[in-house]
Amino acid sequence: PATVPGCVHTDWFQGKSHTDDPYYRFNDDNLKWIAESNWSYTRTFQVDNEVMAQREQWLVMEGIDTFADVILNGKTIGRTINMFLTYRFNVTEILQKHFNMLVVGFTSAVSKSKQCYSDLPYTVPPICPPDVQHGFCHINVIRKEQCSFSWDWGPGFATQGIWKPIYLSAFNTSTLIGASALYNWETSQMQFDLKLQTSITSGLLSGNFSIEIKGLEIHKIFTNITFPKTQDGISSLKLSIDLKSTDFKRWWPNGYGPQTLYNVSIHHNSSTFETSSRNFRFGFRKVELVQEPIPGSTGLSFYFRINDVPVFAKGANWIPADSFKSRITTERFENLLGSARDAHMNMLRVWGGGVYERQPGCTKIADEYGIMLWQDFMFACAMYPANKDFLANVTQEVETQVERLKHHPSIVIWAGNNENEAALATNWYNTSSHFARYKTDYVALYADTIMPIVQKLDPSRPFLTSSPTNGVESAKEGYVAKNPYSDYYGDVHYYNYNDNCLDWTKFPKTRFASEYGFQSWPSFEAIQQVSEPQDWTITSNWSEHRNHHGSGNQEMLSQISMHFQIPDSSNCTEDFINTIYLTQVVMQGLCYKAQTEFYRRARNHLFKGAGHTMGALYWQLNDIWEAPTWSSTEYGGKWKAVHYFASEFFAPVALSAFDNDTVLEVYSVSDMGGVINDTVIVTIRTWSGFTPVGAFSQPVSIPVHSASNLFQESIGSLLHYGNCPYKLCVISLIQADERLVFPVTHFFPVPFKTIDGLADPNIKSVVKVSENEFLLSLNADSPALFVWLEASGIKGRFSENAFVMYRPDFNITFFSWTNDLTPERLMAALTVRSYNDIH
Ligand code: BMA
Repeated sequence: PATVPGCVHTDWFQGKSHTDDPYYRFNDDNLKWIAESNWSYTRTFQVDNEVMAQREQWLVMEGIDTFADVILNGKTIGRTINMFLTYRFNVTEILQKHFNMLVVGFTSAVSKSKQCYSDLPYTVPPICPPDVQHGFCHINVIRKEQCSFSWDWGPGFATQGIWKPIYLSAFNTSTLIGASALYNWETSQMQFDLKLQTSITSGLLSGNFSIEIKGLEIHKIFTNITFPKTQDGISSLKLSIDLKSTDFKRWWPNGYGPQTLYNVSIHHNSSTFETSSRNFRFGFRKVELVQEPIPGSTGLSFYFRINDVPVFAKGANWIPADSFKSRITTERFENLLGSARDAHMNMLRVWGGGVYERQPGCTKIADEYGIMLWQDFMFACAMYPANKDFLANVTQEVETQVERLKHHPSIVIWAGNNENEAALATNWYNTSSHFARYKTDYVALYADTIMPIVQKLDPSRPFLTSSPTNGVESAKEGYVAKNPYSDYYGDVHYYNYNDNCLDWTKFPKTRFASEYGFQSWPSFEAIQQVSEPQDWTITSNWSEHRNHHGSGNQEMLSQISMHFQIPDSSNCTEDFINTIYLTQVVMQGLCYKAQTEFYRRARNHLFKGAGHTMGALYWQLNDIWEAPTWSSTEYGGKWKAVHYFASEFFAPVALSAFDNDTVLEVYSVSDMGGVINDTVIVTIRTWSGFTPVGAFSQPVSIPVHSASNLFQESIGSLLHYGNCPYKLCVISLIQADERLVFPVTHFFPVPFKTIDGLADPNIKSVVKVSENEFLLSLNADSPALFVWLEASGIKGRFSENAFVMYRPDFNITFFSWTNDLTPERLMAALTVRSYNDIH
């Protein structure tokens, strides 16, 4: 038995026990045989009279993963070779009323890629992923989700299946099979791109259309429109409507205004009066990627201007939310994008090693939530072939995807690939001895094939060949810049696992940070689902197996040991749980906070011509399975500590306090359109009591859309003022206005591991329900560092977490993601931990 849409792994697992779950323990290795085998889907079906009565019948397959022969009633009707294409096969002559047998016979993508690789005239590297990923080889020579052969955060299941809907489409003369729209801000024309399937044998190639835009009083009829005749019967048609005097509202990113969307309906009446229609929601927003000279710098700016407003991009990178795509329900998309929105993100980068996400799903929800999407084409971390067949295959893919996605206002940019310019420029895969050859292929694929298609089908958006890239400067250097990581142009990816992650002097002074990050472990709750007690140490075989980033676990421990004590008690499981906590709070939460704040502070700052940062997208928002990775939410949606930090460091207005050579500097960063005049209360506190030992008021004026140096004080004199020894103290910056526009910020004068005075806070909690919200009242005996609340087994999130309990009472809200939660269940599941317990 099989489920469609679905894949062989989930079908195989159906009805089996927990230990057979592909995500369980070492099953990514144990189940390799599934990917290495060839599988067939077979079914029989009957066809309604109504369908049979039409002149033509087509089998439509919206997504086949990946290599299959499609056989109907014993006849091969087609072959599929690209997971990202929609296939339409004419079955008019083969289809029968009473009995049909459809076979979709797959060939293993693992064996197919081997064969494709050996057919190439020269090596197209990388040949295989690193051993630590336990994956399969040669994914780059086939058009399938690149991370499905394994990645440094995910398993290689290399599955097969019918991953999107499959159905019959029948018509007499013509039927609408695609519709999209773009708005041209210069001409005020809204242009509609329509796609029709026409019956060549009918000879009738015309019809009527009506286009309606609800909320704008637009209802336009186009009569007797003739379609061009094509060999395959697919006709494209453009219609346009003048919106010069139409008063539409604009679509804005999260935090900048409402996400106004209009319902567009397009109806087609064929010349034999059959009707077909398409509906979608459309938003009006202007996007420009500004790359202009900056006074005082040799380089160019790099930022997004949306509806004429420069927008600092705040967000993360998106990876596929599951190895098995049919498991990603609309609710899961909503949950993940909702978590992005709740953390004040306005942009996600749909990273090029995954899939063009399904619809209605990711993109539609991004439209609704105001999350701008940086949409990569699906090429990542590799060289790619550029022979005729490969380019023809990619051409169809790019056309399909741009047509499918371009009406979504959330997409603000198309980008050719992930890191392939950098890989070539800096010789990741030993290509330097044949640099010219690989560069020719690179240019052929991204600059000469993908770019012109995008520019033709969608002139409304910017296109970049790669990320990171120097943008127009890379183009000038023939699309492969000498240093695609330049701080003077374009975007940058930055990873540094060796230095102290809180040392802001190390961070790149980039125009746009589109990737940066550190790993952490997911919650113990998540790990328990897929492991056994013998696995529960960070150095166990399983922990090593599960971390696909070589030496990742060691890197986390060494980063922790720079700041905290490594847990070392007689209770291994307790140590493991505490280590998980520390990887989340320090190795991720604090690291991302330090780096992201640096990027936000650099918005208006030039460092010898570098800087003027206008984007911070950390790596990565979500997880594909339960494993140690860079994600800020774990598989299942639960927020890791860093996601709570993100909801503060991405706040529309935030303070950032840092040590600049023994001086405490306090900056404001604001995405708000109005000046904020307020007062910051600077308090000096000790870890041994709640009463501040010193406090003063600092009036501040926070300018619009900018970063600004608010004030600075010598750290020594601040502590002296409170008569507070370094090791015992924390400086808190609290907004005087109780409405708390910006979150409380704490400055820690010494490394956490040398802090003195932390006592057992003895935190008690009570849960109450009020108007469907679960209110938690926490009470502590003494200040607590990084209080971590968990409600294992319960889906939802806290209003705040991983916080400093600087007052004896704290009120937190728990937002449940299900309807069946009771205060008793929440109370029973609640655990409270803090650094005080480990110190
Ligand atoms: C970048 C990404 C991904 C990778 C991540 C973490 O290279 O583009 O390929 O997963 O860093 O290593």
